[in-house]
Amino acid sequence: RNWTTIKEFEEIKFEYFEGIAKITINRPRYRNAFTPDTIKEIIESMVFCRDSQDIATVILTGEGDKAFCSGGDINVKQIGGYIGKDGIPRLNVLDLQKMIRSLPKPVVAMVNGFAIGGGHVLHVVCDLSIASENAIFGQTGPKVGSFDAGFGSSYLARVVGQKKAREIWFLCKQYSATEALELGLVNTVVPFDKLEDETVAWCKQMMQHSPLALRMIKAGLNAELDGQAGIQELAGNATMLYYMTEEAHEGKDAFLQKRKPDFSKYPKMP
Ligand code: 1HA
Repeated sequence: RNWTTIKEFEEIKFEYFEGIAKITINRPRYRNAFTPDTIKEIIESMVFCRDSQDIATVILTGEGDKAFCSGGDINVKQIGGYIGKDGIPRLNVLDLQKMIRSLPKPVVAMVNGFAIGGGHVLHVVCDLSIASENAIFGQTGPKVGSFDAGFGSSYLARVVGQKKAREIWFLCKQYSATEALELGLVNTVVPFDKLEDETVAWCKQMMQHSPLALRMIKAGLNAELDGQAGIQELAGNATMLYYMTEEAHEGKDAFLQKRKPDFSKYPKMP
């Protein structure tokens, strides 16, 4: 498969192939732990994916065969957050979590090894998770002095149920790919050498379907869980569709032509 580089970054790879963008955390030396700069680069890539007419699905993965992502880079954990080049302590992975959930295109986690701590939460918030047989899952927060009581807890509980979510966080155990599959934490498990083929196949299948339908389903599934922010997302999609109608254009045209709008001719669907 011939991935072409969309943009060069320092801590990630950002590539493209036939409608699919692939974002790879490229810090295998640290089991693909992220710094605030890694997250900044992923966020910039996600903005590009959102805007691009050529990109229909996004894959998030980690470099190598050891780790998807091992969470925040503990080497740069300081008082109040993780420190990047600008020296400011940040928890900017939280921004990325929200972004993955509200990106109006499917985001697929291709879990190629350890998905641990904040790295585990990243796969949890993706729309789908495709795992290789060597993948290992778990939270470590209470063991290493951290916790994610946001999506990392409440959304995890929506995925695996309250008892399991509490077990995952309170005991900080590691789970095999098979166990993750049984928990409903991942969609499928394949041998490592089939991981990318399988993930691309899932993306291609989604890409045969209506992007707008997928977008509305994602917004609807989010809306149920995300309160006002979720309704805003769904409502924004409704406004976008409304702007595509003649009826909405009549309002705009009447204003610009300084006349009364005439909405009488538009259908009132039952
Ligand atoms: O909880 C949050 C947040 C919550 C709210 C808001 C924002 C948050 C942001 C982040 C996080 C967190 O992510 S907290 C959780 C942080 N991560 C961890 O606790 C995982 C730490 N790593 C491990 O448990 C293990 O390394 C591993 C299970 C992923 C892999 O084990 P393995 O295969 O035995 O490898 P290991 O020898 O441990 O690691 C290889 C190298 O990678 C080591 O370096 P070396 O001894 O060769 O110099 C190791 O230190 C390094 N490494 C691994 N993970 C990290 C790391 N270095 C920095 N940060 C890491 N997370």
